[in-house]
Formats: sequence, C-alpha cells, structure tokens
Amino acid sequence: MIEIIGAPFDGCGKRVGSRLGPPAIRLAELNEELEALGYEVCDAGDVPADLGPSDPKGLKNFDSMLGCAVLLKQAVSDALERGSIPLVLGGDHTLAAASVSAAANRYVDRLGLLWIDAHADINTPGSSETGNVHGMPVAALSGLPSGVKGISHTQWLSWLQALGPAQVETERIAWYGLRDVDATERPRLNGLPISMHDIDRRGVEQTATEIDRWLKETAVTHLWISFDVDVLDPVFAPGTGTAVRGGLTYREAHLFAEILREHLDAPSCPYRLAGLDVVEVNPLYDTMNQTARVATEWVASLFGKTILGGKR
Ligand SMILES: [Mn+2]
Repeated sequence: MIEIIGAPFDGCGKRVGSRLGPPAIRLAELNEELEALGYEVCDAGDVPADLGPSDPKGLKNFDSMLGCAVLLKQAVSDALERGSIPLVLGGDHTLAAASVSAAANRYVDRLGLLWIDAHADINTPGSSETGNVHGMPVAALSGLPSGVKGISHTQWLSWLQALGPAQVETERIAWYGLRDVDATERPRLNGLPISMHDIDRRGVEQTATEIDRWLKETAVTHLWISFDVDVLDPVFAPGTGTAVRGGLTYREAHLFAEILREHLDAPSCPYRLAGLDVVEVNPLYDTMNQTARVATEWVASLFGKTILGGKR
C-alpha cells in the first residue's frame, strides 16, 4: 500500500508557493496513476503547515518548520509501522529531513538515502550563503554541527533533536543530478555524489547502475528516495522555486526512474524502497500544471509504469 501524505510547508525556501504542490500533484492524478498500476493507495491528507511568527534573529520560519516536521515525522513513522510506503508531497525540501528521519529511526544504519536534486542541500547555518533552511536538510539528517552561535545554533540543536536519535551519515547518502553545489558543501559529499557532468559523461544507465552497486556495497536494506523536481531541466519542469538550467531531460529522468525500478524488482536486490518525497513543485511559477504532471509521471515510472506495459 502507498500512503500519500501532503506537507504543504514553504516557509524555508527562497520563494513561497510550493505549499500548492500537494494539491497540484493530486490534480495531476497521482492517486489514479498509482492505482492503475495495481497499488492500493490511501491519501492521508496534509499535515498542518501554517506559518506562524518567526524570530527575526534566528533561522527564517524555523519554529513553524519544526512544528510541521514533528507532525510529518510521526505521520511517516505511523505509515511505516503499518507496512505502507509513504509518499510525501512537498512543500519545500526542508521537510524531507522529517520524513527521512522517520525511516532512519526505524532502519538505523541499514537505511540508504538517494537525494535527487540540482542541489546538495548539505549547508549548515554557518556555511549557507542565503540562510534558507531548505538548503540544509541533509546536513541536519547527518547531524553536522551548526557552525554558528546564538539563536540559530539553539534552533539547529532542537532540529537535530527532533529528527533523532538516529542519523544518516553522509557515507550512506547518494546525490543525483547535482549542478549547483557550494564550495563549502563539496567536502561533505562523502557518499556517492553524481553530478550532471557524470551523467553527461557516463549516461543515465551507467550512473544508475553505479548507485545500485554502491547501495549493495554499503549493505543497506532500505532506500529512501527524495525527489526534488528541480533535478529536471527548467524546460521540462519550470514550476519550481530554485530552477537551475542544465538539468535532466524528460527522457533522462524517466529512464533513471525506470532503471531504479528494475534494480528494486531484481530478485537478488538486497534493498527495498522505504519511501519517497516529491518536493519543490511550485505552481506559481508553472504553466498549465506541467511540472506537477511531470512529477506524477516520474513517480509512476518509479512504481513500474512502462511504455509497453508489463515487463521490460
Ligand atoms: Mn533543489
């Protein structure tokens, strides 16, 4: 069973509007697509994600984010407990820290994380140029130090505490589609960082296979996939707040999803899909809901939809 959980929080990005991501993706018929593939789908609705007052001396909208994160972590944890695959719809990428942490606390060091994104999202308050928390969820998940003093440091510690006790060490994290990485982030990418350059050089098929091999080497039993729609080139997915040119084409993104599914379905595959985030769909920057439709189609490919149907 797939359990859809909306997290319409957009207080920690550069631009607001991704709070409209969950309804846009639902209107793109995500539920119907997955049911057509034979899955039982349950839409659990949205976790509350209102923006309250924000301390001007701290991280922007931090308290609102933390409140929503606690609720989302619990909702994902409950879904995992029921044996469901949680499918979390953002919202900005900040809340993926909460969803991934639910799986991390359940599977501990047997969880691998695949962060599909133009950005590495491994800034800390001390290294971030913008101060936007949506660029920090991977750093929080892996428990990096804040690098600052004062209120932001206290907030950072409270976030780590809310996500814990288990962490996802960077050695168990793969990134895919990177093309906008800060110099301060680069030395932190200890797992498997695959950039657009790597994809240009070796193609989707080989880089996807590298991820499969790496997951087997790290001996994880569960994989969480966090999909930021900005991994796609803005030509195909313009409806997002931090678009970066030079991304995956529509076909490359689909081929990647299809190969991930092939690996997951292989009889000898030692890991299974724990859950999935689909984030940063921002209808305010979109036309005709095409970005939500691309995201929905990508999820369908990941869950086994093929052009000719049946086995590839
Ligand atoms: Mn991103």
